[in-house]
Amino acid sequence: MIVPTPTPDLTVDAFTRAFLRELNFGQGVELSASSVNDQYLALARTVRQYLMSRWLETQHRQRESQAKSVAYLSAEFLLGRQLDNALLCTGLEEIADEALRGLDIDLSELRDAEIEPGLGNGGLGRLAACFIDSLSTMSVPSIGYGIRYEYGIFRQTFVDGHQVEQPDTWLELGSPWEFPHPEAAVTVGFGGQTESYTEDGEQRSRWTPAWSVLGMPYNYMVPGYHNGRVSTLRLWSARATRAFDLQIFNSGHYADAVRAQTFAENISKVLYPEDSTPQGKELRLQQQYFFVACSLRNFIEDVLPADFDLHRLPERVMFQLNDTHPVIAVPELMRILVDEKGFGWDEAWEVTQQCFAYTCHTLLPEALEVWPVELLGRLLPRHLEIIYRINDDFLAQVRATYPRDELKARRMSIIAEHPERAVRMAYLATVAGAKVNGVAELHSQLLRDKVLDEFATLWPEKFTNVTNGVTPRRFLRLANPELSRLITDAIGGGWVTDLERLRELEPFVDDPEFTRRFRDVKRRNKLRLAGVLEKRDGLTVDPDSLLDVMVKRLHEYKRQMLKLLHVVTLYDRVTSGELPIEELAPRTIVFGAKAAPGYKMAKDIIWLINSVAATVNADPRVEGRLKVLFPANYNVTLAEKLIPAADLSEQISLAGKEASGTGNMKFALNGALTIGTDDGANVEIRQLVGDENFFLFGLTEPEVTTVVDKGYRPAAYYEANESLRRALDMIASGTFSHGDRHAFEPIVSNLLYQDRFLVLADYQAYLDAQERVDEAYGDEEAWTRSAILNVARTGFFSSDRSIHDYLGRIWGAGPVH
Ligand code: 26V
Repeated sequence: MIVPTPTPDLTVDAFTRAFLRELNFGQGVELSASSVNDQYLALARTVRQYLMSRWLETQHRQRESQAKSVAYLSAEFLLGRQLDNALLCTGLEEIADEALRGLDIDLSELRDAEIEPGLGNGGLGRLAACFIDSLSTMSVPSIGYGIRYEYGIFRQTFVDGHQVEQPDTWLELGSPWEFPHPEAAVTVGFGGQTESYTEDGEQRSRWTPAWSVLGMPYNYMVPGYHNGRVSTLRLWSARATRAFDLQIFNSGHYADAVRAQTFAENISKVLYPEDSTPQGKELRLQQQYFFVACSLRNFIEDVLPADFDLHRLPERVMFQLNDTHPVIAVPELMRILVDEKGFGWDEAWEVTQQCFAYTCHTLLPEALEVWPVELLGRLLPRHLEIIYRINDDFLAQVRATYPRDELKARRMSIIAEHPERAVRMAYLATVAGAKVNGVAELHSQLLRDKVLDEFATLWPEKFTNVTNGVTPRRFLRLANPELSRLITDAIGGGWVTDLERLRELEPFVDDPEFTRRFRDVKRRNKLRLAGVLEKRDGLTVDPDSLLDVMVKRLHEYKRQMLKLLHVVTLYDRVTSGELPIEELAPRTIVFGAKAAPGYKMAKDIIWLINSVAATVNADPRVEGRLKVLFPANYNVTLAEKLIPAADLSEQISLAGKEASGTGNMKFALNGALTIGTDDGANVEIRQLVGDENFFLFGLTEPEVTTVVDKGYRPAAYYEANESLRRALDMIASGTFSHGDRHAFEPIVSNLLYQDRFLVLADYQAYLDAQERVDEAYGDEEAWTRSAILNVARTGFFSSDRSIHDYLGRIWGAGPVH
């Protein structure tokens, strides 16, 4: 018995008592005087009680078993709300509902009181959250390591159609899901000097940092689904060290001391809201080193037994690098082993190479992180030395393999020389990692053939693929309870942890009762969404129209502009009289997207979407047929309502640019049909659901390369295509800007004279595909059939399957039961 105090019973009575105790003794209020927030906090703490013994036991077992752990290092974990998932995993949903009803409290109101921890930008951070869910549910010894940002991704508001960012104060009303451990804080150094000295005839190095900060761990529970396990996510928060401020304090500079504290605490203050163009900001490098140094220390000193022989570290851990953000962990482990533990360089490198694996999440060259040597050397001088040594050894190997090819050595060097001397973090990760993987078949192929081609030739066995996945707990079972019930009624409940079993739904496409219920579920999900958008944004949704959804970060390569040109073309066709209004199949188009605050073009596109929406929605000529909605602040919570309601999923990035996509998987699993390009995981979705259940369009990746190589001239498409010309002219001439011709000029001229992502080249193909959509939607039975087949055939995209692949192909670890 690890926990002497018993967990409350799984009964309404016991739950009620535990809840009231939390309300009275935890929150210090009586029921009649309690606010919704009091009740929410008390409820969260009550549910926590049911997870606690499992959590402690999981940690205990993990230690005892001495099994290999997966340590998932990620600068982002986009968790979403915790309460619903905790209720689900503990099997408390009904008990809690009944207990609260007995107290005249509405559980759904308390669910809605939770502010989601938005500690991520988009796909990469959400993937990390899905992966720790799967690791826990699959009983794999694991720990997530990241940063407890005080401000997560900004809250987006619109002012006159423009994006305005507000701080995300997610901690303000209390955070019942975290467990701070100030006593376990670790010190992290920055700056200063290195010196070499000789010890027992050996050359060694010593790093004396100039300043340091404390990393305080906050632990979060990661409940497994119905498996009695709760894993840990450990997020680090930066604090000033005592020495730091005492020194200044004693010298009488009180204000300086306080400033120093603020300076230290800035490190975990805010999540960088960029997700494609690294800014090379010093604070960001500080964040990266901060969390990684804390995490390695924590794993080595606290997770492993005290006397552990670090030569055997690869038997006990694989550090998975979620993109390049944590790659500074590589020289940090080398530093620990060589400088602190007295390892020889070669034996340290041997260990290090087996303990890291690297996942790349992009193909855009501008998204690959590089750190100027000047900056890295100033902040982490010892790490820079280590990186140089790693590079020297590596280049010696390259030169030995390819003698007389100095250009190759220069191309592959971890240190770039132009435009300034800088460390290429993806190259460092590739050289150090035991494995390198892309996140969808096509992406991994392009990594091998393009981005990292010379590395893939040198070490073909290093490269592998693991196609992304999403957790069926959150994105099906929780987000779509009605569909879940229907599925369970048809095939039993096992699918929640064995998603390939959705295949068993296939025969039901011919069952009229099932298909009727399936349609009903979709309609009720639309009504539920309508309620949410009404309350949240004052928007109205017609549940009988085709719900066409494009939600994802705003980026030119994702091509929100292509979708918008479709909208403008439909609007033009009706208002010009070309298309009689009765022939326009009713559609509601929903956008959700945040733009990086410094990304001017993306922000202009947001303004244009809002402007088109305002014009279209106010025009009686298209009323009831065409509507454009753009609820602000798209986040995980809204995704959970939008995705189950969608009929059509927009996955229209330029082929070869979207590494995988994970929204695409969530939509298909919830019975939306995809209109998409041959990009990222769309390729695999289409292969699985079948061409007849997917609207494919657009240039393929090799075709894109050909078009670009031949010298792409977007204006030629404008000149040759009348409806495209009309659409762009409408935007340019002020139809959506009260006659102002300047407003959207940057967008229009970018499309006409640059169009890096071939929007105009794919325009006609996209319109044609949308016509096929309208036609297909007109046949309700056939559409429902396709929707059901999308659900039945996409079980592959469970993150449980992704984790299974990582275990076999990369981690060499497994579950401990
Ligand atoms: C880059 C940077 C650059 C510095 C500023 C902060 C920052 C944050 C993130 C990134 C990397 C962006 C890469 C990314 O999010 N990739 C997405 O990963 C998803 C999960 O694998 C995948 O589904 C998406 O296709 C891919 O765009």
